Amino acid sequence: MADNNYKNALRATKLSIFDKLKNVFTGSDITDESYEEILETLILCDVGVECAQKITDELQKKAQEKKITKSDMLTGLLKETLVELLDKDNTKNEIKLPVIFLSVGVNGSGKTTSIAKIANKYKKEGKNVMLAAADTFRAAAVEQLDIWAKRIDVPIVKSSTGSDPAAVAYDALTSATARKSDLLIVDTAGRLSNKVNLMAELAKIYGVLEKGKNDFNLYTFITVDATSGLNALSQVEAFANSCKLDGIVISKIDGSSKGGIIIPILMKYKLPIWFVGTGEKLDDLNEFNAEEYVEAMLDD
Ligand SMILES: Nc1nc2c(ncn2[C@@H]2O[C@H](COP(=O)(O)OP(=O)(O)O)[C@@H](O)[C@H]2O)c(=O)[nH]1
Ligand SMILES: [Mg+2]
Repeated sequence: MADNNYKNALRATKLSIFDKLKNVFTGSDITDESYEEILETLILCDVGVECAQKITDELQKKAQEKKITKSDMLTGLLKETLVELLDKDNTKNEIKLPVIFLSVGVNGSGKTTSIAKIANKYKKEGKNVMLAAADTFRAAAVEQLDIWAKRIDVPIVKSSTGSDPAAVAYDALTSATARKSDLLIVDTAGRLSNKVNLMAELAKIYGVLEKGKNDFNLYTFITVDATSGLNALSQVEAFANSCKLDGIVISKIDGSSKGGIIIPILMKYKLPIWFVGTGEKLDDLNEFNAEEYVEAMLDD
């Protein structure tokens, strides 16, 4: 089940880092050191100094307000603080069909796999999904998406390797319009945001989609790999500076013992986290829910 996936996926984070908090939450009197240890633990699991400080300050404030003096009470309070902070920043965008999802991100971040998972989810809900293989850099990239398309049983628009990805996007949009698709997902080649020509190429793909979208709502989402730790943050930052991002997919949370990365991504960029990838299989996709996330990390 999806929920279990999520819990299992976050097990490494919980075991490696959050269990350390048990040493703090013993039931003894709360001291300044208790907060210092919480701060350090949060930093260790990739929450980042700034956000970890904000969380700890908020926690301390709450503890004082509620006159909590024993450290075992801090578990519940930390959960509450995290859920509040994350919910505040996870402003969900209402996804109204028909939509085009333009997928961006660096190489190997899990873009193609996440596209397949998202396509599968919507297909299972009875929607008409179409894929566009606009990662035309490598033959293997088109093949990879093609295999997923066959497995999920959705149509795919592709072209030969080296062809113009914007032209593929255009053809796919024409086809999705004709077929009255509910969802068109456009795969793109991985790129680094400091590569000017590649970012220009992305702008061109976006431009083609924006111009021809008619009734489609166009969203751009970035896929970042949880195992890349704080580097995921700089990726979001870099892409947000060069294209308009609407949402985030965090992949490979199962492979990371530092699943705390979700926290600064939300707190800093205030972009909604659409999905969290919990494995390599089609069903390994969870919608992000702050409460579930925090519980998965802090529960016994
Ligand atoms: N464990 C795990 N592996 C993933 C997940 N998402 C993607 N991967 C793997 O990461 C690798 C790169 O994924 P891919 O989708 O090709 O990345 P792209 O280059 O961004 O398109 C592949 O081996 C995927 O199977 C995930 O959520 N969990
Ligand atoms: Mg790919």
